[in-house]
Parts: sequence; structure tokens; C-alpha cells
Amino acid sequence: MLRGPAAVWAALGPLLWACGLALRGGMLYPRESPSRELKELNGLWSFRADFSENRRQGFEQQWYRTPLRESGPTLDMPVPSSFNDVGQDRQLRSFVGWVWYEREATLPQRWTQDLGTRVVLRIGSAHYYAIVWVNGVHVAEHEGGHLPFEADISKLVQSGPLASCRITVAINNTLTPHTLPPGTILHQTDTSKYPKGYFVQNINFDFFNYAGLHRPVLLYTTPATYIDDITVSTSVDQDTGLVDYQIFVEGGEHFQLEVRLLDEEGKAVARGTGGRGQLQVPNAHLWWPYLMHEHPAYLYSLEVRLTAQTAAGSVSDFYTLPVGIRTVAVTEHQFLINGKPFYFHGVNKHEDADIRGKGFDWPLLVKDFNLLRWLGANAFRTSHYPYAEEVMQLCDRYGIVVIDESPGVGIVLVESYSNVSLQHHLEVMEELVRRDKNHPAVVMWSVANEPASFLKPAGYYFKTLIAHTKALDPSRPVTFVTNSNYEADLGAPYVDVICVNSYYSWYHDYGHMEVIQLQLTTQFENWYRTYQKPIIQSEYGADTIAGFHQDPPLMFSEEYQKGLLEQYHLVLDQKRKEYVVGELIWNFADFMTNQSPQRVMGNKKGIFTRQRQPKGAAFLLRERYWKLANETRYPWSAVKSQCLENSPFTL
Ligand code: GCB
Repeated sequence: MLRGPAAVWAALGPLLWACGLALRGGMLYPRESPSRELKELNGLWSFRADFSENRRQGFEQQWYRTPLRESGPTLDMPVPSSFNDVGQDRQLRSFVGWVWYEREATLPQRWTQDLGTRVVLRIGSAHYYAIVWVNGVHVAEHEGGHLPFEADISKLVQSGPLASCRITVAINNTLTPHTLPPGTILHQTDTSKYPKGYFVQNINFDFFNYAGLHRPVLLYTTPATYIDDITVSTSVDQDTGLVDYQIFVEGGEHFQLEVRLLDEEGKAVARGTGGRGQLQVPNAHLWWPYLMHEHPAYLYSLEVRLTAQTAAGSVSDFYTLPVGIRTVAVTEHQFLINGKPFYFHGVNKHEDADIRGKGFDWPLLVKDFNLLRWLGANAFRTSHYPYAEEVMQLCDRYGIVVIDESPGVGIVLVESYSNVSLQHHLEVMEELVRRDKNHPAVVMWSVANEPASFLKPAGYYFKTLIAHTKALDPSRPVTFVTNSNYEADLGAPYVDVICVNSYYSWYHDYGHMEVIQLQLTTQFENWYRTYQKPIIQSEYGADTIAGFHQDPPLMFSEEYQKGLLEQYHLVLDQKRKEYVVGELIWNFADFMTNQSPQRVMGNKKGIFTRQRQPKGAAFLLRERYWKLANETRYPWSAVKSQCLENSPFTL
């Protein structure tokens, strides 16, 4: 039986959706098609950090007006990348304030001369606050470092004889109590200890606040009347897959829409017309998670064709969206995918690597997915912010289930619960849902990680935030990840699944692995008794320096990490028979943090090093995850096709 709120949303969802309350306004991932062209602007950009005392010299001198090299010296800066670790300058590594990026782009002639072409500049991620100019004209501003934004620059590039355009992006990484994540700036005024004007950025989260143009920057085109957004929502009626679609068009009023759903062989299995409808797919191939089915991650393609009547005649726009048909539901003690119990056995990640920091990198991404599949992981959480869209696409393609988390990490100050903060958080959820709503891999939204959810305003804050997220997307459960006391947690009544982090015998009872079983059992029983909701152990782990060995185990040795994990697993194996529906190790790989006496060149709780080499715990988890996969796969037929060479998967 579906639980109370889940049942309400399951019933209400399609209704809200059909009534057109679904999210409007598009940020479709830019894809080439017969009507759309792309031009990537990755590579070397000119760069300057504004080291002036008030950090505002760039605005005072209007650095965006003329080429950046004319207003002072510049550095070469790779995009995408964080700027922090590519240089040899200690001050730039920890710089707080405005940095300036600039790049000249040459445009195909048609883009600048054909007035029926719409030219859009899209920035995958600029952390944290960004202002964008094209040829010195302000075109966009965006708050938040983990979600894309774009600007229609057609008028600018089509107004003169220029075949190129100069793109300037000013980015500020300062965090305040109202940003997501929040932070504070501490000004040190004691001149006997600190130089004049000295300040530092303080944060309440455990990863380095890398900054810069972190994801691809590109230009793309559409016709002037274009497909602005598509929303799909899927369900299943016996063997028939149902794909509800809604298409939003901008730039014109006279048009027709045709849709075709193609299977993996390219055969059309359903067709429709108009901006809204339902496609029925008899004997549908469902989208199943990795290791749960012999053909996981089945993706159809929704081909959308828009034909618009304009003064210049008839024009077409084409967009193809991958679609996975699957359902998600939550009961009192289960998480169901396609009506079958799903057990999350996976990891928490970070976007983090040597030199590039949080910069998007294909080799790193493919390596990470190969490691996930080697490990037998079927899920991860995007701790603690939305990851690149390309990551989500690979999850769809490989069947890796995602808990999609907002950048709501480190919300611990009362000020960060103000209306200003809440309003911004609501907007971020809108941007996130708009971007990721069509990914079958995304099965749950996480609105925050370890907020001070015991503070008085947290009740209203999470009630509002979670209700808003459900209204945006009634098809998925919503959670936030807690480390509060079960009795004091004011947000827990509103979540669909309890996600709880704990570090027994690490942050307390140091070295005493013998207390883990008792404390973890108590944790699960308290939460379940109080809320009767399924529980995910959303973090657990131990810092481990690769190559440190000690037996009997001592903290920081590889033996201690393995020993601690084994103690957790004993309890998880009991409770997963009852209401625990998942376990996510902290962390997939070692990652960079702020400097502190508690961190040895970053957080070392990875089961892989930062360079993606396994510690002993990776082999232990691998054995466990493949064993779990063996026990929980559906149907009980061979899943041989998924086996990597030498996998411990038994048949
Ligand atoms: C946590 C946080 C995570 C930290 C981790 C740790 O609870 O959610 O961001 O990195 O603990 O290692 O302390």
C-alpha cells in the first residue's frame, strides 16, 4: 500500500500535471538536430582576479567594455575548470571576490545574418554569482553555482557587421547566510594580528569552495519559433507503458506539433500530435536500474517536430529527448521502482579532482562510471549540489539511480532560515526540477544536507520547501538528509524517506568499533518507531590514508575503514529485511576541503583515492554490492549481459 502523503501525491500528481500546473519555462539540454547547431566555447579564456581592496575595480573601470587585456594583465584560464588549483599562486587559490573571464567567439555567417535564427549563449555552471556581457552589453545574471543559465543574444550578434562576439563573465564566489550553500565573511579588524582590510570566507560544509566556469559554455541556435520545453511523466498499466508529454513553444502562435516515440532499434512505437497528450506503448520495455534486470536502462527517444507558420514561410524545429518508462513509489517500509522493492547500494560523490577542482572532465566522468559499475553500485546521491547534466545523462544510460540533491548544505544559521533564504531555496528547486525532471535515473529529490533542522524556523522552512518541490514534481518522493536527533528533527514529518547520516566510532567513541552495532540498531529503531517511513543510511564511513596499515586496526588505517564498514553491514543486513532501503558510503573518492587540523589534504573517507585508485574498502564493498545485487535483482533471470569481466556476480 502506498503511504499517506505518497498516495495523495500519486493521486494528485497527474491531476496537477494535466491542469497545467507543471513547471513552465525551458532549459532543454542543448542538442544538435536538423534545426539546431552548437558551438562549444571550451578551451582557453582570458582571466583576471580583481585583487583590489573592495574587489570592485572591474566594475569601476568597466572591464567588460573593452577586451580584458586592455585593462591590465590577464592569465590563460581553461574552461571548464575551477580557477583555484591550475595556477602557482597561493593568493589565487584562496581568492574570494570577483574574477573575470573573457573569450572571443567567431560565429558562422548564417547565425549573424539570418534573422530567423535565434542565437543563445548557455553557461553550464558559474560558481557562485555571475554577470555576463556580450560585446560590452549586459545579457544575463545568475545566482547559484550548480545550475545552467542562458541568454538570447540574437539581437546583439545580428545588429552589426561583426562576425564575432566578445563574451565577458564576471564571477563572484562570496557566500553569505542567504546563498546556497550559505557562508559568512569574517572581517578581522585587530591590526596587531591582521593586515588592514583582512577577511576570510567561513563555511559550514566540508568541501572546498572551488569557483569558476565549471561546466561547458556554448552557443546554440534554434529557429525563431522553437520548442522551449518538454515535460514527460511515465506510468505503467499492466504491460502498457504510458508516456504523458507536454510541449511548450515560444516565439510564435501558429504551429503544429508532432511526436514519435522510437525504441532502441529506431522503430516508431507510438505517435501523437499537439502540445499535450499520452502515448501508449504496448509491451513496453521498462527502465530498470543497473543489476536489477537483464536489460537495464532501456531508453526510448521522443522525437518532437514543430512546424511553424511565419511571415517568411514555414519553419521546423526538431528536438529529441531520451525517455525511460518507469514508476517510483514509497510505502511505509519500501522504495519501489516499477512496483518492485529497490535497495540502494551505492555511494555519495563529489565533483572533485586534482587540478581541475570542480571542472567538468569527460575522462574523469567515464572513469567514475566504470568504477561505479565495477563496484556493483546501483545508485548515488549528488552530494551536496546538482551535478553536471552530462552526469545525469550517463546515469540514465547505465541505470544508475540518483538522489538529486540541491546545494542546500550547511544551513545552520538562524539567518539562513529567513524568508529571503527560503525564497532563494524555492527558486533553486524550481531550476533543479526544471533541469532534471525528465531523467528516469532521478528517483528522489533531496532539498538539503544536514541542516540544523532542530532550530525553530526549520519546521516551517522544510514544510514549505518540500510541499513546493512536490507541487513542481508530483511524480517523485522528496527528502532531506539529516544528522539531527530523531525527536528534535522538525523537518522529518514532511519527508517521504528518512535519510540519516551517522559516524559511529569516528566523530565520537573514537576507535571503539565495538559500539557500532548497538548504536546503529538504536538509531534505526528510533527513527522507524517515530516516523514509520523507509530509511536510507545516507552516509557512514571513516577517513583512511591509502597505504596506512595497522592490525589490530587503528583510525586512519585501511584496516580500520574496512572494520568499521563491516560493523555497519551487520546491522544493515538485519534492518534491510525490515525497513532500511539503502546504504550509501561516504565517500566514493577522497576530495578537497578547507584546510583544518582535522583534514589531511582534504577528506579521506573515499573508498577510492582522489586519483581513483582503490583502497582495501573498495574490494570489500564490491563483494557486498554484487552479493546484494544477486539477492535483489528482478526478474530472477540471468543478468549476464551486465557482468563486467571477472565480476563476482554469480549466475
Ligand atoms: C557529513 C557531511 C559531509 C562530510 C562528512 C564528513 O555528515 O554530510 O559533507 O564530508 O560528514 O566526512 O565529515
